[in-house]
Amino acid sequence: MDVQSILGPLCDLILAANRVCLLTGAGISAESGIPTFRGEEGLWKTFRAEQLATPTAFIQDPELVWEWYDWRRGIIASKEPNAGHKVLAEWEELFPNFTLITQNIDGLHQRAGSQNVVELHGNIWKQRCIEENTITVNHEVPLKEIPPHCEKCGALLRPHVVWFGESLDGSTLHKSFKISSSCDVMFSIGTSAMVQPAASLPLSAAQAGAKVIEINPDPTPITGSADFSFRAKSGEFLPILNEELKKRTKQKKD
Ligand code: BV8
Repeated sequence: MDVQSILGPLCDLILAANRVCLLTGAGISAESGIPTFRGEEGLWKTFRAEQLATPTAFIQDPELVWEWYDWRRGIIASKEPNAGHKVLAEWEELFPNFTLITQNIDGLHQRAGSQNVVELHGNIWKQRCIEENTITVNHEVPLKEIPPHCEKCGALLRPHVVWFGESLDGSTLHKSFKISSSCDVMFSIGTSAMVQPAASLPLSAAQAGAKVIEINPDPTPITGSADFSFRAKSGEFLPILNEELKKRTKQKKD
């Protein structure tokens, strides 16, 4: 698929859309230098994310799990949002009805200026008391105390993220499927689409008749259901697409 020839019809389709929805994954933060999960750099010491991001791992060794989150917080704090994040922040203005749903807990969409981000799997800068379930924000890098404890009751704090084997927040999930299954255009950017239920969002959009646009250097289980699937890096492709969209929006106005 020669990108230049397809950009025109693709932009017309996108600009004709009223409701635009996006799902992002670790790939959109890759060009910021943040390790993805499945890339070879997704390994910490000898552990895979699926081994550490679980309630069992936390109960068995909360110190180890917190060391891992402290390591990731250190990396994320030292990095900047990339061009891909910045284009998506701009799109909040470009599209009347725009929803950005992310699996990422790094907060880079918000740092790029995105206002209404649906965080499916939580946020690494938030902590939750395992006794009182109170949520606090903590940007300490490195964490002064590992594992950290609740200032009020002294109980253990855990990262306010969704671990494997844990259900997502019901209202967040319901809202995400409602929006994805009623949008006109659904983007799937930088996700391997291996983790459920997030990976079903672009499919629910396709089943509801939306046009699905995938951006990923590698094919994924979604590729077969996508109307457009670009083997590209989001930090390189999104600015190109954005320039074309803005050019056409301007032409329309003139
Ligand atoms: C649940 C927060 C009910 C924590 C995360 C068997 C079959 C189906 C499902 C299951 C199953 N067994 C268990 C399940 C359920 C499980 C699941 O899906 N497991 C998978 C591994 C099979 N799901 C759950 O447990 C969910 N809860 O289902 O509850 C329940 C309860 C009990 C039992 C059953 C069901 C909870 C899932 C949420 C877990 N928490 N994160 C933390 O981060 O520490 S998931 C975490 O991993 C991320 O948030 C993200 O969701 C996922 C990683 O995926 P991606 O973001 O896509 O990243 P990845 O590295 O995989 O891929 C990167 C992609 O980017 C690649 O394709 C690459 O090519 C591309 N890329 C690289 N560079 C670029 C790029 N793209 C663009 N530009 C670039 N430059």
